[in-house]
Amino acid sequence: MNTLIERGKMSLIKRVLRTAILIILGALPGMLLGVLVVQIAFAATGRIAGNTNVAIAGFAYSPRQVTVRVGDTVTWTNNDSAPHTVTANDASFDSGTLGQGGVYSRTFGATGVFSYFCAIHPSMVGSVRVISEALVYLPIAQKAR
Ligand SMILES: [Cu+2]
Repeated sequence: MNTLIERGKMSLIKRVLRTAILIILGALPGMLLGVLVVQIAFAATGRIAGNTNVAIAGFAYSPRQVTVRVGDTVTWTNNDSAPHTVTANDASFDSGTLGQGGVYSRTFGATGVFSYFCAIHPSMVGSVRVISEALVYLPIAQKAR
């Protein structure tokens, strides 16, 4: 008699456990799919392109090195009374002479490291590192920004 009750209890526990496992297993793909859908939606809507500012002050670019993502724009503002330029080492871009308060913007459409200098004061140097859009999803890439 006792063993029958024990057996009954065991089968009830088993049934509850089996049901719980089935619920978890059933919900898991849904949860994973939900995460995937959110990620795809994020990728599809795209992020808003960013803008990074570089000040030109005291005969230096500040910050001297910036990291941006493909499609981002970098804007330099000359805060010195002296004129400066933002001239790519590979001549792919050139601001021309920027007087005091002069602003120059460039949107970077490809990955790479783009070093530049001031054509008037060649000891002034800086660089723009353009990283892939795909790296947006790595938390470390976001932290690096
Ligand atoms: Cu200069």
